[in-house]
Amino acid sequence: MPSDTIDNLLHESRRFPPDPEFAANAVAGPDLYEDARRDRLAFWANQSRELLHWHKPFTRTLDWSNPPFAKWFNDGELNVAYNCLDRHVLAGNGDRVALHWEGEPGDTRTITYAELTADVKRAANLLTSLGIREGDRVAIYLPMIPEAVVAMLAVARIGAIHSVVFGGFSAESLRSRIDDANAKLVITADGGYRKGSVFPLKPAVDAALADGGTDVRKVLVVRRGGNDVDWVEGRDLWWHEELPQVDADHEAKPFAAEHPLYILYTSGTTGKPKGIVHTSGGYLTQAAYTHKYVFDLHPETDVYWCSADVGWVTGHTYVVYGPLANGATQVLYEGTPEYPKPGRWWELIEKYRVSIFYTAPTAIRSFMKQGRQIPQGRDLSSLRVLGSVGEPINPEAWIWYREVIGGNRTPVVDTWWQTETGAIMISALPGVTTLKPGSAQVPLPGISVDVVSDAGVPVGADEGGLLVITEPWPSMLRGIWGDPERYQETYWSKFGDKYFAGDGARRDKDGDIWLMGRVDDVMNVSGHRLSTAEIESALVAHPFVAEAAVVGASDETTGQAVVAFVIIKRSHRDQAAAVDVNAELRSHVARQIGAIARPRDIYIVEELPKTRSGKIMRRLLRDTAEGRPVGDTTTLADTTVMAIITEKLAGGVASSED
Ligand code: 7RM
Repeated sequence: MPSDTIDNLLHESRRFPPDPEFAANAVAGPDLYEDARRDRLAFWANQSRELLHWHKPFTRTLDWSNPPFAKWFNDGELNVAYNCLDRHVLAGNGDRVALHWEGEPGDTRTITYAELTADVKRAANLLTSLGIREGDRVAIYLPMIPEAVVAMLAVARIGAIHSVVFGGFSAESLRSRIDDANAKLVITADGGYRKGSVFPLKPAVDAALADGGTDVRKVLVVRRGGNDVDWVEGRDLWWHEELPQVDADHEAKPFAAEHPLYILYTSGTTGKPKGIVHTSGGYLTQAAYTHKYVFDLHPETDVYWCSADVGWVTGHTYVVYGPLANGATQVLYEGTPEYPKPGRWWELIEKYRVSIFYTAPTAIRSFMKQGRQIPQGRDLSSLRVLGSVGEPINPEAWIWYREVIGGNRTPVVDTWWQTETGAIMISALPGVTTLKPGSAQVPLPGISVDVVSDAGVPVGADEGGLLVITEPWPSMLRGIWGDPERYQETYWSKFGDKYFAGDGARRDKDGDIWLMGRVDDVMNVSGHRLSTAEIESALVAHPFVAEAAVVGASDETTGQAVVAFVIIKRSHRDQAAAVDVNAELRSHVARQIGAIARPRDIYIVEELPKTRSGKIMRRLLRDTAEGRPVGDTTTLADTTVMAIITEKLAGGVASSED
C-alpha cells in the first residue's frame, strides 16, 4: 500500500458519521442488519423476490447439501435480460435513459430502456440465427461501447454463456480463453478509441483464430473505429449489416436459476487463468441488492457512473447487471480519464450531473498527483455517493476523494469483493455506517466473514490473519470452468468449510475489517489481478530467457507494479547484448498477455534466490525491488545470491520507461 504504512493505518482515527439528512432519505437502514441476522436465508429470499422478476417463483432458497457446490433459488426460473430490460419497459419506464454513452472523441448516444430492450431483442435473434443455443459460449472482445452491453445481454437472453475478454488483452490471451471455453462465436469491433487514436481489435481476433483448431464459426464485427480490417469471407459478419435482417421481436424465455450466465477469466497462483463461472438467480439477486444499498440508489433521480471496463468483473456487476436490474440511469465512457486532457472525467460528471461515482484507488491517486485544481475547475455538486474498489484505499487517498471530489460532503464506500464473489461483500452502508478511512469495514447484511489464523482459528482484535467467508452467498462462483477440482483446491481445501479469499486482513476493536493485500502470488496492479506465474511463463517463453522471477513491488500510483528478475541464457548473451533487452522483454510480455502485464522494471541477474528445495524466495526480491534491506536469507541454498543482486541493482541497471 503506498504512502501510508500499516502502522499509520492502524492509527488512522478520523471518523465520518452519517449526515442526518442523508440518513433520513437513505435506502438502507440499521434494520437491514437486524433482518439478516434474524434469518439469513429468509432475508436473501425476500431480497430476491423484491428485486427480481421470477417467471417461476422459487420455493427453496439454498441447497448446500453438497458443499462447496451451492445452489441458490434452485427451483425458480428467470430470464436475466428480461430483468434488466423488458420489465422496466412494462412498468412504464421505457423512456428512462439507461445509458448516457460518451465516446472518447466526444460523440454521444443516449439510449433509453425501451431502445436498449429493442436492441437486445434483435441481437438475441441474430445470435440464434447464427446457431447459438442455450449453454453455448460466446466470446466478447469489445471496447466500451453500448454494443458491449447489448452483446452481453443478448447472450444472456437466449441462455448462452458469455466470456468477455478485456480489449487490452493480447491475441494469445484471447485465444487461450476461446479454447478453454470452446467458444463458438466471437463478437468484436474493428477498433475503439483510446488516448486519441484508434486501437485495432479485429487483428487480434484474426491472429487468435489464424491457425484454426477452435470451435469459432462466426465473428461478428461492430464498426466503431472506422479503421480498415481484413475480412474472412464466410466467417466475418458486420453487426450493422446483420441486425436489420432479423426479427425485431423476441420473447425472453425463462431459464433455471442455476443456469450459467457467464465465465470470466481471472489470474490465480498458477500460469493459467481460471474461468470463474457465475450463474443467474443468485448472481443477479446480489448484484441488484448490493448496487441498491451500497450506492443508496434512487433510480428515478440518480445518475450513476462506474468507470470500470466491462472486461473486468466490476464492469459485469456494476456496469451491466446491477444497475440495469435496478433500472438505473448511467454514464458509459469509452476512453481514458486523460484524453484530450486531464479532467475529462470531472467534465463528464458535471455534464451528466452524476450523483453516484464508483472507481478505483489507483485512479484517485493519479488524480491526486495532477492536483486538486483540475477537479475544482468543475461543478461536481451533483455527487452524493462515492465508491472505491479493486485494492485497499489508503486513508490519504480516501480523504482526498471525499474532500476534493465529494466536496467534503459525500460518503465514501470502500467495497471489498472479488471476481469469485461476484458482488460486493464488505462495505459500509451510506447513511448507516460511521465511515473509517482505509477500512472496508463490515460484511453486508446477509454476508458472513471472519479473520482467521493459518490454522483456521479466529484471531483477536488487531491481529493479522486471513480473510474467510464463512457462509455461502448468492453470487458466489459456482466453480472454475471445466475444472471442479481446482475450484475445491483453490478456495476450499485450506479451511474445509470456509471460503479462502487469498487476502490478508485484520479486524480492529470496533469489528471493522482492514484488508492487507494478497497473501498468494497474485499481484494487484491498478486494481487488476495479475499472476506472477503467468508473467514468469511469458518471460521464459522468450528465446533469451533462462529463468525469471516476478514480484509485485509497491507503487505510489498503481498500488503494486510488476518487477521482473531475469537470467539470460548463456547461449544468447551476445544476441541479448546487441539489443535493448529490457525493452524487448517488456514488449514481449505485453504481446503475450497484454499491456497491463508489462513489467515496470526488469533486472537482468546472474542467479535467483532459491531455497534448498528450489523455491524462488520472492519475499527477498520484493525487499530489493522496494529498496528495503533484504530480510532473513538463512534458508537460501546460496546465501551470497542476494548480496550480489542487491549490489548489482544499486549499480543502477534498472530499466523503467513510460
Ligand atoms: C472487484 C475486484 C480481487 C482482489 C481481492 C483483493 C483486492 C478488491 C478491495 C481489495 C482491499 C478493497 N475483483 N481488492 N477490492 N482490497 N480493499 N476494497 O477487484 O478479482 O479483480 O480482484 O482485489 O485483494 O482479492 S478482482
